[in-house]
Amino acid sequence: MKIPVSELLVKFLENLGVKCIFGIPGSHILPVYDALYDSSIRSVLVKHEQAAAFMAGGYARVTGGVGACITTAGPGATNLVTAIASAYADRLPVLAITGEAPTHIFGKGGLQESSGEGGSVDQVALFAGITRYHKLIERTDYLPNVLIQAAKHLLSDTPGPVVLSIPYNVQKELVDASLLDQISFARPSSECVVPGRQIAQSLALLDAAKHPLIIAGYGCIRSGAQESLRRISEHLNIPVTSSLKAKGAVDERSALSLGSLGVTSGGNALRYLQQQADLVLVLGAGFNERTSYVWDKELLAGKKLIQVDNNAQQLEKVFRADLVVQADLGAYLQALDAAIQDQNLAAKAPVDIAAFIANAQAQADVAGEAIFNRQFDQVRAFYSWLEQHFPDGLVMFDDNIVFAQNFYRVSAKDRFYPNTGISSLGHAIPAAIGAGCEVKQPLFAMIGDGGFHMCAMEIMTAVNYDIPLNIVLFNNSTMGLIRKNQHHLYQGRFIDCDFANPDFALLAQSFGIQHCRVENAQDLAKLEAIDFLRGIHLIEIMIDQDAYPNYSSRR
Ligand SMILES: Cc1ncc(C[n+]2csc(CCOP(=O)(O)OP(=O)(O)O)c2C)c(N)n1
Ligand SMILES: [Mg+2]
Repeated sequence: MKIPVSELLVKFLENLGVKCIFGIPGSHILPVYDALYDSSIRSVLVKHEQAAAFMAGGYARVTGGVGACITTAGPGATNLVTAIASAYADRLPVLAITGEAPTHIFGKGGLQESSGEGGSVDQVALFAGITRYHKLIERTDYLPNVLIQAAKHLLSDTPGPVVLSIPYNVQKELVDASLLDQISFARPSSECVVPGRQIAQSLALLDAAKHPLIIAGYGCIRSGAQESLRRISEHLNIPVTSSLKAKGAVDERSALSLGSLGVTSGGNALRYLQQQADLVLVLGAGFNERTSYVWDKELLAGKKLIQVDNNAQQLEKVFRADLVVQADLGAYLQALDAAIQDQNLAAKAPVDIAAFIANAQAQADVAGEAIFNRQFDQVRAFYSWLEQHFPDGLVMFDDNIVFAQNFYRVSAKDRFYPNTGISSLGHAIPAAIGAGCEVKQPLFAMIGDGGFHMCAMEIMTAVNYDIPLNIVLFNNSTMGLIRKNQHHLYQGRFIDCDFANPDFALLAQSFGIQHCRVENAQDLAKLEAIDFLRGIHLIEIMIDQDAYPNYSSRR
């Protein structure tokens, strides 16, 4: 049976498991929109295409499936760039479908043409560096191959964004519907057998160590290895710290958790690493600038190191290891756990992590190294309030990062998504909205006022589609991080960091959403009246403009 390419594309999306697509129409993509009209996929009209791709990313993160967005040609496509780049850096399976001018006018200066011909914008070049796969589909004879490649990249173990741009005339061409039969929509089997030799070497290193430490990365969460991780840690009494992205890889409220490691953390895990650890297991962590304390050569000096990752690019990227294992973390930890039981490996002497943390914090206070002073007490109190009120877990998208990293202990039931990727402002609200199309747990977007201004109108997208959402807005009337750096590194010569905010209570009123302002710890009582599962709430937390977290990003 012959069907138009536009319809085939929508069936392709359905077969990929896409339930929701975010975007803005334009005349160059209307045939695909028209095919969406008859499909099971819910289309969500957004305010800016950047947000559409952030939403697709948020959707991909909570569902583990493909997130999709759709735009017109020219500006619709170029508006995607930042969020597609973010998905690229975060290895998210985000599929963007964009329209394009009809092929017969290529090179003639068509409206919104971005074919690269005749001096027009070259979208192939534009997306080349930020996608895993991109195609301007000018003909249908190779369409099956293109869709096979697209599916392969989206469903792979190390996915990334895919952009498919389809000229208007190509969308209307007829192709055989059976073409879809050529495409495999199954995920590649990630079952891998970890060589027994590497497990035996891991056991030998573990056995010889007195104070091993696990640094868990996002690879542990991605591969579903949390249960094996917990078992190994508890069985052998090994404390666990994590990268920021892997907060919650083991329950941060449990006895062996040191919280997360990194420049913007309070330093408890760093102290344990420096003072105690003799063997470090780096499990699925990229060890980037912040986690590695700006690639501090002394960080792991004199310690044995095991590094495990499924991605060869990550292995020994930063530090040389005594044992390198390229494997899926789920498979590795399951095999290691079984071997530990089999061989009856002796547990290490128990460690009192709570006492260690209390002591480390007291030392930091005395040394003037504590990351937050009393000016942040209401923020601290807010996060403990969250911990107490959501024992069954919440979903948090976090653009601020530093507060949650220090004040919020991610539980095994929570899902925490810091704004990693390319750390673009204006991400948390759209990403949470994307997630909100699927999640049923209380959903939070944590964002500074600078970031809020970049994406605030997307709140109306949540309003339009009745997506319950709790936005926590840190109001300091400044780009706090910039102000902090200008305070510390540029002698307080503040330039282009401060600004006046609108009255957020009135803004919320005009959006038809609820508003709550927290100026001091007593105001937290106001939160009791909120139903966090229903409606949209803007919780504004006031912070002094001159309050700075005490860490240095060194630039
Ligand atoms: C798109 C984008 N532009 C600029 C930056 C650089 N930047 C990093 S943090 C920051 C200030 C953020 O201000 P705000 O959102 O108010 O958060 P605060 O630091 O005040 O908590 C800026 C401008 C960025 N990360 N992303
Ligand atoms: Mg701010």
